[in-house]
Parts: sequence; structure tokens; C-alpha cells
Amino acid sequence: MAGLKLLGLVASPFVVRVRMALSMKGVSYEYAEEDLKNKSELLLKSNPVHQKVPVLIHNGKPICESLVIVQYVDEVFAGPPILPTDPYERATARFWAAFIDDKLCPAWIGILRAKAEDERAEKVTETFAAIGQMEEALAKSYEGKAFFGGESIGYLDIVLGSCLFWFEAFRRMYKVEIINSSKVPLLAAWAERFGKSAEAKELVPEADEAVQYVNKRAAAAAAAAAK
Ligand SMILES: N[C@@H](CCC(=O)N[C@@H](CS)C(=O)NCC(=O)O)C(=O)O
Repeated sequence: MAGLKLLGLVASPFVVRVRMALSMKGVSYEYAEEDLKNKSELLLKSNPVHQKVPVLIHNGKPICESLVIVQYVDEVFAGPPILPTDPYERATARFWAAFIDDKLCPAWIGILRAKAEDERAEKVTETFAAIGQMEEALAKSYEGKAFFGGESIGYLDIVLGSCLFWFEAFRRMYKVEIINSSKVPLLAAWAERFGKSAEAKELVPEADEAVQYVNKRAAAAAAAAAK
């Protein structure tokens, strides 16, 4: 679509959310991959506050922050609703999306950034605690539903589902199983359904993408340290 451009990063779960939302609405757009070590002028100008991807630029106007962008896409483009239409269900979905971004994401990203084993162990504990709360949410608020969105994928599914390829990468890299079927059976079953969905198959990268990203960053850091 003319006038719609996404600044992104293939390995970013936050970008994957936006790509899934645009796809659910059947909207086409121009995609530009950013190099976070050498951010484009357009990114710096479009998101001067955080200087992060994703940024969606719609008719020259930037929209920043993945959850805000997904809600914007839902409001602006025709097609199936992404957020629930019922106000209470919408509020509940927003509550859990905020929980994912405020509690779960900092914990699992902390596993990646940890400089020492004890710090990593602390972040693993925090991640399991947050995942445990998501399991309770599934049991209480989403009982009997295939997805958080009901019979099909919706807002919370893309918010959490966009992180799953990183969780698989963690299983391979650190032997940490964030979604373990004996500890969080409902989430594990949901993750399996999500992974098999057409939306996920089309737009969620393989775990290899995350592993390669980590290896590339580690190699760049080692090269910088050796200078
Ligand atoms: N809360 C933001 C997080 C976005 C984010 O952390 N993006 C990362 C890539 S995964 C980024 O652009 N980092 C650049 C930087 O920190 O300099 C959102 O939901 O959009």
C-alpha cells in the first residue's frame, strides 16, 4: 500500500507482532530492515524518544511502540478485528499485553543479557514466575478457548506468540524450557496450536534466526573488545 512503511528487524518479536497484525488485515506495506548498530536517519527522526523498531510510517506519520501500532492497525484498516470487540474482553487483553511487556519480556530478555550465571538464574526464575501467571490467566479468563482470541488468533496471541521463536532458541542455547508442558500444560498446548497456525507459519521466524542474531552480536562484541 502506498504510504505505509515498516521499519523493522527480522529477529525482533516486537516487529513480528506488527507484521502479523498487518497480515491479519490483509494490508501490504514496504518493509525496511534496520541495522541497530547504525540506525537510519529515518528511524532516528521517526522515533526520537526510544530510537527503537518497530516504527510504522503511515502517510508520512510515524507510530511507535509495537502494542500501540497493533492497536492503530486494528482501528485504521478494515478486516477482522484483532482486539476483542467486547469492552471487558478488550480491557482484559490489554491488561495481559501490558503484563507481557512489563514483566515477562524484561525477564526473558534479561536471560539473554545476563553477564553472569547467577544473574541468568535470577532472570530464569522471574521468567517462570511470569509464565506461571499467564498459565493462570489462560485457566481463568480463557478457559476452553483454542486461542486467547477465541477460535482464531487475536491480539494477545500475537503479543505472546511473537516471543515463541526466542523461547525455542533459549531451549537450544541455554537448555531453558520456558514453556514446559508439565509445568504449564495449557500454555504449552496453546503454543503448539499457535505454531501450527497459518499466521505463525507465514510470519514468525525460525528459532535459527534468533540463534544467529545472538551469535552475530556476540561476535561483534568480541571483535570490538579485541580492538
Ligand atoms: N517497547 C518497544 C520495544 C521495542 C524494542 O525493544 N526494539 C528493539 C529491537 S527488539 C530495538 O529497536 N532496540 C534498539 C535499541 O535499543 O537501541 C515496542 O514494543 O515496540
